[in-house]
Amino acid sequence: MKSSAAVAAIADPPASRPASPAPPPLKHDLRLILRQFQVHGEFVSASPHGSSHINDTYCVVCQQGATRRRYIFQRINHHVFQTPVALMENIQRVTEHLARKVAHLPEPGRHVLTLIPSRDGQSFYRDPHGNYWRAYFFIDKARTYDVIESSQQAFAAAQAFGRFQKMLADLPAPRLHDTIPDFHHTPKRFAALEAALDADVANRAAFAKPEIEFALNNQAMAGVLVRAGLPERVTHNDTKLNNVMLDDATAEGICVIDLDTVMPGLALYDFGDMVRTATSPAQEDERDLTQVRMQFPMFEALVRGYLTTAGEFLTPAEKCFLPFSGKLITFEIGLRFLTDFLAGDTYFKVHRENHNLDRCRTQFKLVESIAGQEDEMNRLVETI
Ligand code: ADP
Ligand code: GN1
Ligand code: MG
Repeated sequence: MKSSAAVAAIADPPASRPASPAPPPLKHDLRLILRQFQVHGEFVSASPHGSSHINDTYCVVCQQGATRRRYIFQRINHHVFQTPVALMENIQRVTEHLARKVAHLPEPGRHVLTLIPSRDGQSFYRDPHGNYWRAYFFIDKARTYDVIESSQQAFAAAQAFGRFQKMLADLPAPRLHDTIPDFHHTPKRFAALEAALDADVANRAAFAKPEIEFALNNQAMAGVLVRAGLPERVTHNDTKLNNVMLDDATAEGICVIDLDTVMPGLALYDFGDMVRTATSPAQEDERDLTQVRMQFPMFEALVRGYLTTAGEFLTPAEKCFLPFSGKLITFEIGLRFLTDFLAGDTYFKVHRENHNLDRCRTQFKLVESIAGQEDEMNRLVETI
């Protein structure tokens, strides 16, 4: 399925079509926010865009003479990202570095996010309510996918994320800021689950007994990558399938987006999250767990695609952990959904009752599916 609003039409509907109900009012006045950025033209419309669990993303349409242009506006969730200024400094450095790397390509602006400066020349605007906003040029003729549709897409996505890591390997010092400290420190994520379980503030532990048991039974895997002595790199850390734009015409992965968590990390955090989000044919919150499974051909395409770009810098140890990283990161995100369910849904946006528990269940089902195929996955990686 395509990300909800990724292909929103901007033209007015033909007069003959029955009028659809007015969309609910937006939480923020995008017309006012738009004025704070160096964008010409008149505000036409704004609509929510994408399927984020954290930030608020909008597509804003502007009239510029005879043309209408789209922009992406985002409100940074500053409860989750508690140092937004440092975060924007990271994004500015990273996008400028990437822009130099892709400058030789035709249409370079489709291969890297381009920040639009605020009226006073900053990379963000802080509104009177304390919200932090940023704006990007809209990348046309490409889209993101919430659920994988083909192994070609898996190959293209992994190739693009590998290229992203490769292009950032020579990012000049200083070290990037940690926008969320210990983001992928799985043992600390496990400890957070134990704390939420002890506190049980929402009295929900009784509703999640099998999931809690699954988490406790699998604790042993939590510390494996932390102890493995792998090299720190500049990584994306949120390589969901829907964080890479695939070109409509060529299906190539043209631009890695959602850069809030770009910071020092392990290459395997990124590969692991690709396995989590690009091998199962089901949505992350699918309630029918029989739909959730790791499809081997998708895994193979991820490995092959990733190695075309990351193969030249990965160490043998990193390669060896590729299959395991998928299981670990899926387990870790499952732990986080379960923790948030127990804590009363304070971190991830939820849209229905037990939403975080449903999400946790798909993750743990996927962990089981990966575990059942791990030997075969390891054999594949050894032969490539
Ligand atoms: P989040 O997931 O935090 O809301 P993203 O940065 O991933 O934010 O953006 C949400 C969605 O908006 C993406 O999945 C993508 O479809 C779309 N999107 C983001 N940036 C752009 C862009 N510059 N051009 C076109 N579409 C974009
Ligand atoms: C969040 O914002 P979004 O949807 O890209 C989360 C990721 C999780 C993901 C699970 C900052 O990502 O870590 O893997 O949800 N981002 C943050 O779908 O916590
Ligand atoms: Mg995203």
